[in-house]
Amino acid sequence: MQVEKYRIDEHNQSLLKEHQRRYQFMAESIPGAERILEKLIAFQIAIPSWALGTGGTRFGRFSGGGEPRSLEEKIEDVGLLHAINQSSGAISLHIPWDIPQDPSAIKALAAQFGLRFDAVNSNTFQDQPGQEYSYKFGSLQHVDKAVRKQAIDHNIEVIRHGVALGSEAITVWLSDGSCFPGQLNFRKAFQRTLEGLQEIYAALPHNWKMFVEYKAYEPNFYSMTVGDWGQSLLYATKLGPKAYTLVDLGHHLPNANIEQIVALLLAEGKLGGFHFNDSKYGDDDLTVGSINPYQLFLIFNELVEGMDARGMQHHSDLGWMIDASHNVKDPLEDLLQSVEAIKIAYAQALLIDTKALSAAQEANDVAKAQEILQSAYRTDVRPLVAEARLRAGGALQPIQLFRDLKVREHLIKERGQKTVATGL
Ligand code: AFD
Ligand code: MN
Ligand code: MN
Repeated sequence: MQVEKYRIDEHNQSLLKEHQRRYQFMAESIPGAERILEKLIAFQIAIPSWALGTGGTRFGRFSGGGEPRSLEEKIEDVGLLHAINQSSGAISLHIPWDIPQDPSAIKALAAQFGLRFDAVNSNTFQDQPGQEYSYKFGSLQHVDKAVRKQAIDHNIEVIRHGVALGSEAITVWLSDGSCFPGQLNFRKAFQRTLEGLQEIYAALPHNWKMFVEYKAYEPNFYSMTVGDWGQSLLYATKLGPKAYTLVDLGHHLPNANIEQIVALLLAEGKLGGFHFNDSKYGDDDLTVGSINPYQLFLIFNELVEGMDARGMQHHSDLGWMIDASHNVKDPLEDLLQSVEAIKIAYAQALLIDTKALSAAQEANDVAKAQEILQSAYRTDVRPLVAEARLRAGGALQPIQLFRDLKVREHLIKERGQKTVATGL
């Protein structure tokens, strides 16, 4: 299914008057609205190919119907999102769930929808049918060299797929670790993992980045070999200038100060990218901004401040990706919500009076500093985000349009009720 431009225009027309009233009011009260709009329009968030179907847990999976059955249909779905919000102009592929059989055809298809390929993701956390060695006891950390080689070869193959599609980064997330004390020699596991990553790093094209993603626990419950940002930073530093840490919001222990982690990684020039999601307990992969939007805002505050301090381009110098899975919502509606939440937090961060904040910090004026942050956070920036979408050619109310057009019903008609997308 494709969303024709005239449907978006009709939708916008019906909401325009009310929107303009709200936007005008807002634009008059905030300084630099035009500059903020430009940044919002440029800011694109990549959609992961594994988030387009209904997510499951180890207990069950309840398909919502009309799920994409192939990589082509996944690209079509991201194209739908992008047509509606003009902010999802990239897709992040997971190999081997989404191996492009004909890369140039896939690239051309994506280009038709205005999409590019963000980081490619490797998978050594599952055994694939026909695979020679098992990853039951890890991949790059494994005691058996043959297993390590298989994992290294897989990652190099993922890079090859990415090159064919025009990606410029690989995200390596390892589930390696141990479930019980005594199972693993931490020092040797680290060393073996580092050596494996070094071989993969050596295969990177010159303009590529490697993102080393960490996670505190699960599927291993006693130790993870890339368990936190310190370990990831150690690997990334030892690997070299093309290696960076990737922050997945759900991969921290509860109450971790993610905004501080982000600030320090940025200051070190070692923050590579993001996997956005939200969580209450752990790696819950919930809709961005659904549980703790204030934390998301504080993270964006550090991002904007830190990127500006280093003269970085907000939209292009880091990898912005969503990593979520939806058990009970329509995955496309959920992704529209996630993208919107990211844009809202970004817009709020752009509203912060940075000069006043820095003066308050220098004067140890704690209450003032909090007032400044919260006055930005408590601003309803939705008219601003909607105006950016409107100017870019998207819909004023993405979810409303999605429902008015009966997108899911159409997809079910096209693809069937009992479809299951590849992924977890
Ligand atoms: C994992 C990690 C990692 C991985 C993804 C696969 O967050 O990013 O690629 O899920 O679904 O939890
Ligand atoms: Mn992730
Ligand atoms: Mn995760």
